[in-house]
Amino acid sequence: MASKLEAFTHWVNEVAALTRPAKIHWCDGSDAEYQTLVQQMLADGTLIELNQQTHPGCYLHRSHPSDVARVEHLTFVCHPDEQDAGPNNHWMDPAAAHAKIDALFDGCMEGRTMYVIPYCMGPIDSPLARCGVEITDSPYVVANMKIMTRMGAAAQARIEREGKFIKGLHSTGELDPERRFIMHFPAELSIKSYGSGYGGNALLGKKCHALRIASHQARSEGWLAEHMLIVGIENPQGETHYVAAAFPSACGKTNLAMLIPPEGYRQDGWKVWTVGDDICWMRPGADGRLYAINPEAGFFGVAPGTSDSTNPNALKSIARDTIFTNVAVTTDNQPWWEGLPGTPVTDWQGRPYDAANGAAAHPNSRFTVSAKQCPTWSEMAEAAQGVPISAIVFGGRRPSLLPLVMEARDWNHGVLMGAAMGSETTAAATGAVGVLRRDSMAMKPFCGYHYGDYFAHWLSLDQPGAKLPKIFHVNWFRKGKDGKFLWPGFGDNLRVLEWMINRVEDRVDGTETPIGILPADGELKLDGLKLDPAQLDELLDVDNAGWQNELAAIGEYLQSFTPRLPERLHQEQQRVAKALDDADAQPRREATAH
Ligand code: OXD
Ligand code: MN
Repeated sequence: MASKLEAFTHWVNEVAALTRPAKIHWCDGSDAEYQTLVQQMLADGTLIELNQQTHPGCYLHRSHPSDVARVEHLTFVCHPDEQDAGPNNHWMDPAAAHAKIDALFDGCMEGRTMYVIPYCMGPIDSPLARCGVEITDSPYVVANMKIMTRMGAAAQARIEREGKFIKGLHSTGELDPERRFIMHFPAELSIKSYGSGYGGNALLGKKCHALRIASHQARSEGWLAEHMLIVGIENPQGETHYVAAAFPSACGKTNLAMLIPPEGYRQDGWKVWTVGDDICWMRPGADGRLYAINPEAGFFGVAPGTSDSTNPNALKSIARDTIFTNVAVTTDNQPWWEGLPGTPVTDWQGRPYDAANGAAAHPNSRFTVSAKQCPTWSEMAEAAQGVPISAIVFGGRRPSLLPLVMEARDWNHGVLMGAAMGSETTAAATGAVGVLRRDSMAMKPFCGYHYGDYFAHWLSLDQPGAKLPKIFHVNWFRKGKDGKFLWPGFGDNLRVLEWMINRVEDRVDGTETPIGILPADGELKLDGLKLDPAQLDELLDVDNAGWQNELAAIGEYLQSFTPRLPERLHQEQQRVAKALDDADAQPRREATAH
């Protein structure tokens, strides 16, 4: 029988035979290797040096203008049985998918270097972590993987010890949108990606491994792989509660993960600790609580909108040793995007800036930076056992109806809240922006199997002995009649997190409504905030008729997952719908009595 290492080298040789590179480079993950790659990319124009006085170690990459976001319509989950992919995924038969994409890989690395990247998702010694190997012909991908994962020798040693790893094959190919596919083979623990060099399409450890493949593995192994940030909230008594929160792409996960407490809170001694900004792997511990790790080691954050007023911690993190992708630059060669002071002279495509061409930075332009550069980075991000999660939060961009915050009355209700999540689309994926789409648990683009089975898996965590976190839903994006946001958001979101923690600690009672538990009068701490009482009323208003329509729409959406929709979830939707109908009947009865 082949040794564990032989199985690894056998696969690398097979890939080399197919792609026929001029050279093979086994990445060791060292800083020297990173510097050599940077020099090579500066020499061939893949990277452009930014102002080294203001931004030491920072570089700009301009992607192909047709390759600027994840391509959900070209992303496939190839289960042997189509039914297992569910209506939430594009499916292709595995044999047909291999044949299609292998034809593209055939000889695609001729004259190029093939890089072999062993990486570990999660702290290298964590039992929750998982390893993978990405083979790519893109040095830009290698440099990003060095920042985003624990990459190189230590990961290789773990792979040699365990013998199990996710196989990821990537080539930028010709960057032709007609020859672009992102294929996942969950049963084979493998990924093949061709024709894109961008973010989630190309850095295979991120969405492909840590969400699509991992969510499938997690189901069979009894854990969760989620599109969630992880943040620690430390109160003045020095107690820290960890919160995991799922929002769709570009809805402020990075901002919440790096939140700066409002002035009064800071004076009182509140602190916020960043564990992760995008992905969370959670597993029940021996004490029944859920323990979470951030499988990533860096942030691949959306640049536009990141500023001193929205996220000063992110801005501090990216002042050095950062790769910027598709941002604009200023006269003195500093990175620039909408929301920053100063003026752009060159846009994201390298053209002289002209407002007639649209935004100077691409709306999905990004920064790649090590998490350790974040001023609020938590040392617990390296804890092998992960951090215990006190609360799970779901949320999206909902200009109306959804209150600022509501708590699920129990786990079933919380799973319904997550399943029902909706949000206006953003620029993180190609397609129309600003359209309401259901995005259960913010996993629509990332759940590697049938959503019906996924909901059932979530429900199955509620077992005897489980001490599950409370579940909440938030909406920072509700607008008033004037079209303006009602809630200031950003640092002030801590006020909402504090209320959640008070609920977890049973310090406040909240008020029961048909849609969940909302803050009772006076429970949200608002000192130091200029918020009109009418604004607060609107933020916490429950519009019964609007909610009845919403529940009907949720019911219809859930039905799209039959026959795999868990009956328990259907019953939960019916329960809430009935509670709304009962509440509706109540005032009318009173009215007739008068
Ligand atoms: C991301 C995304 O890059 O969700 O995190 O698109
Ligand atoms: Mn994301």
